[in-house]
Amino acid sequence: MRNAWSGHTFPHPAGRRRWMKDASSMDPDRPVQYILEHHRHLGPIFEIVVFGQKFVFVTDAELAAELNDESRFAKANSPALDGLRGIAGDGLFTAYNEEPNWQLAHDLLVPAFTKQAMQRYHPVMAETLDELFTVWDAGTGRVDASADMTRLTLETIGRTGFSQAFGSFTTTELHPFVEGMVTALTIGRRKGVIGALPAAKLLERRLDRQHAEQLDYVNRFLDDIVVARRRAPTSGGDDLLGIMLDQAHPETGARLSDENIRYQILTFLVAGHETTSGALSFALYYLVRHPEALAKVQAETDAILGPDPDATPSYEQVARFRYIRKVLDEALRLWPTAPGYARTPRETTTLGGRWTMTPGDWALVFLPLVQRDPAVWGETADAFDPDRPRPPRLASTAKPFGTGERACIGRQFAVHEATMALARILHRYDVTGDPAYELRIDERLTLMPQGMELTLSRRTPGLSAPGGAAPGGMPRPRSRPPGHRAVPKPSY
Ligand code: MNH
Repeated sequence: MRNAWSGHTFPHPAGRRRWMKDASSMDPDRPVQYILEHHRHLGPIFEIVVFGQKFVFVTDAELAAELNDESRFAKANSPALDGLRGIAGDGLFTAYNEEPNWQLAHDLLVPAFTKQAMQRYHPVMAETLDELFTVWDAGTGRVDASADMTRLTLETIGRTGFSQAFGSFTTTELHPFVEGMVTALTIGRRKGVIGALPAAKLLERRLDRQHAEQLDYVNRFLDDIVVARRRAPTSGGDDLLGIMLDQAHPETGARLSDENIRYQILTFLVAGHETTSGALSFALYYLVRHPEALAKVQAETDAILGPDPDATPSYEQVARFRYIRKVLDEALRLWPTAPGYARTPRETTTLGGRWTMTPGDWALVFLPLVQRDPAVWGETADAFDPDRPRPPRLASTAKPFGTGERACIGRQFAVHEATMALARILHRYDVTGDPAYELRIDERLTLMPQGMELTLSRRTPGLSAPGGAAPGGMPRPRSRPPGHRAVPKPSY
């Protein structure tokens, strides 16, 4: 058995079978939601065993706080992460702690997320958002929120990090890279599940063969990004790609190999957009359901951005959207779009004063429950309330960006991008949802609301009432505010 915990058995779902173990007590297509629906009561620590692999889940804040202690524990690669090694190799996210390329890439890329770097990305983020608005203004006013947030965030990380556009706003088609990437991720997830089976290697090779064409396309696409930059090295010299291609480690002089750079590009394109897109979508989901919160958001945008719906915040202004930041934090508390991370002890230790944990054993900090622990968040833990007081106890267990030295490197990037996007969207539009919509969540590696249609109408900042409808297009403000642009033809 993998992850054996010295043979200890934790509480587990009822109906465990001799051979199949807990296979019928999980849903491989929606594992997180299945746990929330059926296994919540098994906490604060429980196990699910499938295919010779034990998964241990920690669901309360007290145990999570212990696992977050960097002096005793470190990141572990869960089977889900290891399943991605085929495409992401020793890239930052999937590298093992002791692999030299982790420290090397970390040291080289931390400067790509400093304040100065973020100031360089800011205008690109703002411009990308403007392109989304151009499309929205020309459209019907009905949008698929998650699809459009995904367009926005993919385009943003592609352009800021790699000077690579994906044409997300000029065509309805998904860029073939996106499809290839999703296939690669799906294969990775399946590999993660079958990893402990005797026939795993065979099954893995078959999966790769079945999807060889798409996987080849993804690799060629990534290599082309590198080739194009080497040919024209002047564009974006200090973005992620420029740093990876040009810079040597200041102390050791070491450089990233071409293979590792390919892994990093894929890692950043994937890690840098799905989670942020999900966070934006969940925030919008809650805002259309909480008119009082939405009104506060809009009041804040009006106070900071003023009456011009085209006003773009400066870099410094983004940090002033304090209430929007709370909305984002609260959405990520309830639906952490990266729903967990795994921790392993540095030396043999006892977890919770009871369970022996040996190096190699690991537990998942299962964020959707840890961040709703009533012991920390009270009886209203499941409710959306951006104004809830920061709990005095164990507040640091709300960690949607992970913990320790392997925590998210893109946190500031994500928060800056998402805060500005929410501010500008809600400053510019009145947004309503379908009251009948019930939250459906798509689970890939990340959590993402699915099929959530929103209706947008142009808004006159300063007034909270929606603007009047204009015939044949989406509703527009009655008076054209200064700086309002001509509306181009729909492009998708
Ligand atoms: Mn991100 C690691 C969540 C946005 C790039 N990210 C992590 C981890 C979590 C996480 C959790 C730790 C995983 C683990 O311990 O196994 N990340 C998020 C969330 C958002 C997010 C919830 C948005 C919201 N992440 C981003 C963005 C980028 C990015 C944006 C890039 C621009 N994240 C990474 C990388 C890592 C990471 C790279 C791996 C860091 C490391 O191990 O050194």
